[in-house]
Amino acid sequence: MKAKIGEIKESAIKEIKTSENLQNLNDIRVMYLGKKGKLTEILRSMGELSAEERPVIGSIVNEAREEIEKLINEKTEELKKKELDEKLKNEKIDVTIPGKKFKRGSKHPINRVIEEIEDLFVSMGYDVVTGPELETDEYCFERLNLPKGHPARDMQDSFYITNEYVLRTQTSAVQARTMMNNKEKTPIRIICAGKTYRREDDATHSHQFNQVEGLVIDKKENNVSLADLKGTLEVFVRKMLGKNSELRFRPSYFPFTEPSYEVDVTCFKCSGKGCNLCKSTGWIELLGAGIVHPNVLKMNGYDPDKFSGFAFGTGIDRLAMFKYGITDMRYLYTNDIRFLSQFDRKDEE
Ligand code: 2NM
Repeated sequence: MKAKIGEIKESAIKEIKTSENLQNLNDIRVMYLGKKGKLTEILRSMGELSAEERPVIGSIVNEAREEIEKLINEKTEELKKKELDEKLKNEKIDVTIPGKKFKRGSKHPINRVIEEIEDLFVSMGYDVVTGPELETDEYCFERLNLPKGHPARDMQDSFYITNEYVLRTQTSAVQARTMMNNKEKTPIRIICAGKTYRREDDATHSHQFNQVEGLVIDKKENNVSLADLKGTLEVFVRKMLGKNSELRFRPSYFPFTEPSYEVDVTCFKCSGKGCNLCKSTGWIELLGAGIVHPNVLKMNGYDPDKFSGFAFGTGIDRLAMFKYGITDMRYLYTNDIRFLSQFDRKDEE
């Protein structure tokens, strides 16, 4: 019987040593130590032995059992470690693989121009103001010296929503609001940019476009003059279109300014020599401007005997086209990503 136990032990040790996975090791445990296992069988058959032999064989079986158990436990640890190592090896993260590229959005060229203009005027002490795109007739026209029936209203075919409400045709409505809202009637220096709407239907006009307008009102004794207006606009166009730009004021008419001017800038393409862009004139019409009409001051609560100032305005869409060399206005409105992505972080580069 001793020999048999020895054999069982040897074969168990051999099998444990060559076992390659935990499942197999568990089968070995059952086969030798389980209820119907080989060693358990021996213990059961001990009834056949003599009283002297029984404790001797009993202790040999227990020794064998302990040793097999110990070996199985050691092997279990070894196999578990091996399994973990393999898992770690297979699931290793390769930090050198290039990451997935996120597609970043980009600022629209019109918003770039708006922000550049706002930054410039803020640096000169202006406040940036905004107002509603759905305006009242009162603020869009009446308070800007454009009473009902005024012929200048015909120049701007408007989108009326009701008799009272209209999509603003000009950002000047915001200037009127700023003057009215300023209860203390203190001097004003503002810049206002945003969307405006007119009923246009030809190929070179969009029914929605963008304007920027500036307004300066100061006490009369401070003598805000046309020279100040010209100096301000020079700073503006030189920043936007190049430092060699010159301005030319031509007399014109706007209902909210008197005198009024159309302001040309030297052609930035030919530097004034004459080319296809400026139609050989050397000049490009860019802005409207003038001295704020006394009626406008009066209608918005400013005493024209105590205050005076200037105002100017221009279209941002055209300015953006000049600045970035965009040849077709429709690119600005059709959301073509191939166009828009060309302005990707251009200023930061
Ligand atoms: C322009 C041209 C000339 C203008 C006038 C005013 C205000 F509020 F004083 F009446 N705001 N903007 C103005 C003057 C706008 O755009 C072509």
